[in-house]
Amino acid sequence: MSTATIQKKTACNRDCPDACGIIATIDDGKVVRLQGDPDHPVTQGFLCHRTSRFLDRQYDPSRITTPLRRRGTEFVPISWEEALDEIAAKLIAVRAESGPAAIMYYRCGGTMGILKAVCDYYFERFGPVTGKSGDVCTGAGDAAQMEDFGDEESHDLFDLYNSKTIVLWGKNLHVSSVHLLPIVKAAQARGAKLVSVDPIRHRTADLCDLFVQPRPGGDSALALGVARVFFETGNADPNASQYCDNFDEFRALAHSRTTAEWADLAGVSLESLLALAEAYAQGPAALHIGWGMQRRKNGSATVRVIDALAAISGNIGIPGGGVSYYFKRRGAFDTSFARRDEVAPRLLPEPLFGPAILGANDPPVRVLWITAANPVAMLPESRTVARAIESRELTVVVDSFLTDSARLAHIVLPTTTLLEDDDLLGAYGHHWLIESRPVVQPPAGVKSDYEIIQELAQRTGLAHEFADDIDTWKRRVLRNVADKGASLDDLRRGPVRNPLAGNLLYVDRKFPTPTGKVNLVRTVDPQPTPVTAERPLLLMALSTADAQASQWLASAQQGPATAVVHPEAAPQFQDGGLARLESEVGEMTVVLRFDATQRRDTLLMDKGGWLSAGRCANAIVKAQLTDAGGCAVYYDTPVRLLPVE
Ligand SMILES: Nc1nc2c(c(=O)[nH]1)N[C@H]1C(S)=C(S)[C@@H](COP(=O)(O)OP(=O)(O)OC[C@H]3O[C@@H](n4cnc5c(=O)[nH]c(N)nc54)[C@H](O)[C@@H]3O)O[C@H]1N2
Ligand SMILES: Nc1nc2c(c(=O)[nH]1)N[C@H]1C(S)=C(S)[C@@H](COP(=O)(O)OP(=O)(O)OC[C@H]3O[C@@H](n4cnc5c(=O)[nH]c(N)nc54)[C@H](O)[C@@H]3O)O[C@H]1N2
Ligand code: SF4
Ligand SMILES: [Mo]
Repeated sequence: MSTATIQKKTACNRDCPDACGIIATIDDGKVVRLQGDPDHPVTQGFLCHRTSRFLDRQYDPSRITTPLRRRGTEFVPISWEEALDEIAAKLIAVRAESGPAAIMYYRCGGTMGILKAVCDYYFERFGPVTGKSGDVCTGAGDAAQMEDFGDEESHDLFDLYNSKTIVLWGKNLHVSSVHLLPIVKAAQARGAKLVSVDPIRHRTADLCDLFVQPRPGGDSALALGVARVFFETGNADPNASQYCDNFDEFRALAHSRTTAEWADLAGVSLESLLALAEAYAQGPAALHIGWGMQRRKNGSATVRVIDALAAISGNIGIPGGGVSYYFKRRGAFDTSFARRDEVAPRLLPEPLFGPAILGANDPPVRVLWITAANPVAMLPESRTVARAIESRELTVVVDSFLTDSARLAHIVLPTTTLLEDDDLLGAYGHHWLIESRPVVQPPAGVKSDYEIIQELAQRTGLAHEFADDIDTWKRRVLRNVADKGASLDDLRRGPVRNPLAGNLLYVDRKFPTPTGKVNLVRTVDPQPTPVTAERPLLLMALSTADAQASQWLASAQQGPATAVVHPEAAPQFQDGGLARLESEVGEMTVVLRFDATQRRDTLLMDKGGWLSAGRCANAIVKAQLTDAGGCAVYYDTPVRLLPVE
């Protein structure tokens, strides 16, 4: 290392369960290397593919470093003064003329930093303004776990070492939870059996002792079949009725079809269902429910059936058991300064972003502020989202790049990246908390989200409320844990396990539900999404190891997107050939890749393709809400392949 070479620690703030510790090597003011922190118990010294290569993005020449204003069809650079003066004047005028509900604030998963809540809070204090309801990421499963257990938390990750069986129900470790890989491998080495249930065959299946490949959305049927086997073979917990409400109703539900009928409905062989039941009966058995499966019409009910299976099998409240969906990443932080949805004058459903904004009256949405989000690429019916964004009187996008959404804005404000971030993070895949610190200064002309808010506050009469520096806000949100070993000073020394999180949940089999018992699901529509003879494939645009959502380099967005199908699902096409992919909503051109390990009713694509590059699967995904929790139905759109004209 030269004398100018230093190393600094920070945290990865991306929308990912892992919230890794990062070691950045900086040479003459430039970051030259990113590594995982070996001292972080979950990061274990390595980063994922996408963040290992983040420097390509950090130093991408297309990064924006000055505010931009649309003039006709062009963007022209403007000063921060001009940009913020114009925005502030418009915000004040619209609030006076139409009320604050005519302003909408939208933030998604650009960063998981907890202090982004302070930026949300600015719009609460200025308004409160229109916000979003639901959650396109986890909403349906969140609602399910709250309904069933009265809370949503997970066993400590390392409790998996106590499991005899680990079921990854719809969870793609190699892509979306890479730091779970060493842990499940170590558990396997200690004798645990690993099971994957997924309609798509991913690399994760190769790691598993058992792989079950149901029809997409066939999971309720599969879980009910397994529950029936448990009841019939006496593997259900004989005491379950003491801590579960609706026990008889759930048993009747499981018995409403034969095991063979459940297998058939789930799209698996009877042997496959029985093998899953046998594996899960080898307890203690931990269930890790992935986030993908609940992004379906019956997504919330599906998670509820799996929760019920975990409960009646006696796996709740025991070491090595549990049903993990989410770790309460905000659990340690006190953000009670904001009242959020409670005071919002109006909430528009996130999955219906495009149609809801276009249809909003009383008042119409006149100003739209988008931050840490690329809704055109990431929300269903992208073209409707695009129309909604470009047709406002003023749309502001805060980002580091001219994304599909930023391109349609009136003003774009350049902001910091994860290497310039100053925030606190809790993970949603484990219990560690970590601080992010800037390892380099942002380029001149770039401001952090908080600086932008502070400058806006100065122009809108709220300066005194947003005068505190970041460390003061950090201390404020840490006040519940500061005396328990998680003060800012503690975090500055390294990651700290959330002192409020236990190792196990519900050991006393008491639940924070109204009755104190598990609320077993009573009725469910177990029917998987029907494909039709006309449109025989379900479009599943899923996370890929190569990118975080739509955060690709432009060089990776050239040519048509790839669609993976079983060769028999596309008999009139060639592997490597072009096809038109069509849904009820629209069509796009794709390059086909054949994979005989996939089902014949799925079509797999990457999520996050750009609309401007013709690669956006969400352009043909229908905007719909899940059965509960306001999640988006991303993977239930029937599609067909047509020849290219
Ligand atoms: N590399 C990379 N990592 C990411 C992201 C990314 O874009 N790229 N995105 C991040 C985000 S936003 C989130 S929310 C998290 C989670 O990101 P997700 O991509 O939601 O992660 P998974 O929980 O693995 O859920 C996807 C899995 O669910 C499966 N699945 C889909 N439908 C069904 C079904 O009907 N039944 C069953 N059993 N399985 C089904 C898919 O085949 C896939 O294996 O990860 C994050 N991690
Ligand atoms: N078809 C399909 N669509 C999906 C999914 C799917 O599985 N399939 N997954 C869904 C899920 S789980 C999620 S969570 C959403 C994700 O949807 P989004 O969160 O909208 O996804 P990103 O493309 O990551 O967009 C985030 C933007 O924030 C910017 N950004 C990064 N850091 C900062 C920062 O500090 N400040 C600001 N202001 N901006 C920043 C990035 O440059 C990026 O452009 O997508 C959903 N969409
Ligand atoms: S994206 Fe996730 S796995 Fe990758 S470095 Fe960040 S926190 Fe770790
Ligand atoms: Mo997500």
